[in-house]
Amino acid sequence: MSSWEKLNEEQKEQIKAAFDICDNDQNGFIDLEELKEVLKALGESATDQQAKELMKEIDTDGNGLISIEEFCEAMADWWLRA
Ligand SMILES: [Ca+2]
Ligand SMILES: [Ca+2]
Repeated sequence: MSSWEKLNEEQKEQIKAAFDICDNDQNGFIDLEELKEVLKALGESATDQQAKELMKEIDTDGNGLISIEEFCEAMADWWLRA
């Protein structure tokens, strides 16, 4: 069972809503620039290097973009770890 499947419906909805906010141009993927914007909005002054490392961690298929599936799984992992 994946981390995502362990979340309740409300948690899933919150994560999906967060993805929509992060996906600034609404193309269905979060790219590196959008990720950096999100970190800035959260008050995290991440360097390019830190943003890239975070991207690498979330982007499990390595195509340089975060899909909703990758985002959901990463967020679910963090949620359950916290
Ligand atoms: Ca996008
Ligand atoms: Ca990807």
